[in-house]
Amino acid sequence: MKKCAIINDLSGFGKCSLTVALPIISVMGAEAHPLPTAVLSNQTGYDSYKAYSLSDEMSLFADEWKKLGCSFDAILVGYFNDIRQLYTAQHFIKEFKRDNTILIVDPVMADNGSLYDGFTKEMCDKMKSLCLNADVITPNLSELAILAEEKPCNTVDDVISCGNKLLSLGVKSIVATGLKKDGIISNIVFENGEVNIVSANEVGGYYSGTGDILASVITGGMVRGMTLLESVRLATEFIEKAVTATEVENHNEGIYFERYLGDLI
Ligand code: PXL
Repeated sequence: MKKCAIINDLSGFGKCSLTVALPIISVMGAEAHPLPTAVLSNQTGYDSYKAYSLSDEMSLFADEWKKLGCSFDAILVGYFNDIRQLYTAQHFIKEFKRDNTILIVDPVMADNGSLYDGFTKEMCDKMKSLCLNADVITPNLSELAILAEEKPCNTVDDVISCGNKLLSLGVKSIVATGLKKDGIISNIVFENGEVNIVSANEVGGYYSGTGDILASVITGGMVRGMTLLESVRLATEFIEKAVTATEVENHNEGIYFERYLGDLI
């Protein structure tokens, strides 16, 4: 079976990160191997949470994986809450990425123009260096602007100009997520010199974990041989269905993605 390493946090509530990546990648037919960056009571969007960094443990785990002789068809990188974890992820990629390993970096740093709680400028700079080596990055528009060191992106033209800047720095392909206009939400895909827009109806505003779900479906799709664009179409439809079915008062709880996992088999 194809094997994916997933470097991300484990949050007990607020469906995101490993709690969405593991079921999605598994149901899509690949082995999902978690390397947790941190364990949280719940994701950081809630008013209160407790977080425990696994900065020391991560590299010990990776050393054990090396002893097991494991190798990966894909590596998916997401949330960090400490700069040391970013260095460990960089080292992990150096150790485990082979020529045919797909590296997907979801540069989880910010949303709606604000950095996530605990995220520093130094961490953003390090995240940018991971992105420059990635095959695919999946920033939302706030993260895209941080990576490109530009003003916030509000239009397709803004997104294209930031995207092109990152491509010129060495990023191979980009899925810029969450451009909202007139009730439509669009993901803009930069690949092989082309720009394609994949859209869905915008239903209900912000929800926890939609970016993590998108990156997970893309990872599952690409390891099973789908193109990036096909994977983004599948992910966008999946999220639209799940958000439409979701009935939660607090959007920090995330979406009812479990209901549609069968569609990804
Ligand atoms: O969904 C992104 C994310 C992942 N992990 C944690 C978070 C967030 C966003 O707030 O807090 C712990």
